[in-house]
Amino acid sequence: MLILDRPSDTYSVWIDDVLYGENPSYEIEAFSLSQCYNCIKVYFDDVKIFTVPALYIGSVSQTPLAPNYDEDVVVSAALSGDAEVDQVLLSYTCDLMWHNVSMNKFDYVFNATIPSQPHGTFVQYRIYANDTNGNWVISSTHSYVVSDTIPPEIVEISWTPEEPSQDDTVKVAANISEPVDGSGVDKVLFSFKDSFGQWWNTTMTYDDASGLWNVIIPQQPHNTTVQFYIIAYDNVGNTAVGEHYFYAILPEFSFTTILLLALASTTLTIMITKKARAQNKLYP
Ligand SMILES: [Ca+2]
Repeated sequence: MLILDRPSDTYSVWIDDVLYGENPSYEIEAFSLSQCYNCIKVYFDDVKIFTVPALYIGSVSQTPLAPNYDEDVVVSAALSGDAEVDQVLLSYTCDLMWHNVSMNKFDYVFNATIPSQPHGTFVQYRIYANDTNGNWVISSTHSYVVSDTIPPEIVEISWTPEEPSQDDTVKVAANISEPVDGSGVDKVLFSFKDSFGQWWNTTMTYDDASGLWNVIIPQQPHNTTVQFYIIAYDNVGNTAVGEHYFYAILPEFSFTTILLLALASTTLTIMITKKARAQNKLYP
């Protein structure tokens, strides 16, 4: 026990209720506190006196603190002590295997990198260091879980037929992408506005064969403009909201049909005219 008498600025050291000295001249190299004080004038602490090792790992940190599946993690360790450092190793595991990597010194800090890992991976690591006398010290074990903070990517949206008539249902297909190390696509919501201006929500269905998410929009009357958009979710709730798309329901006679009819009509007129001229030649 270390008792500090603040008014007289003296302290005394008691071990097992035996006074070992007052204002001792020897240096306390390190101690840990377990209590504060019990009165105004006299402060005391339970102390554990120990010798500072010749080499010890002062602090361990990592960057970033919450790594994503696409981020490497740099682990840094600050070493202290009088001994000369021989080597420092970062030992990490993502499964059952422990991997050892030599740490590189930069100023007084040693650094090494844990490569990026898939979403959800539980990574543990610790630092091993030894001095030139072969004395090893080991840090406590640190850990993190790899996260996914990136929304899915809406790669492409298409629909068929591209110019539907009122007799057509329309199939919308969405290509949604998540990296192989990401959490994966959970669901895709589909919203569309019908001929009455009413918005409808449904979910798209994943098709293994094509790798696309599909939905069918029911027939809509002609002169309607259908509007739709999608929201893609990954398995940890990141969302990607797509842009709005529009298509118009063509009238019963499409532009192509009208063009064909016009061509046919023109051809018929020419034929009649030619026939009339031919008749005029025969019977002038
Ligand atoms: Ca994601």
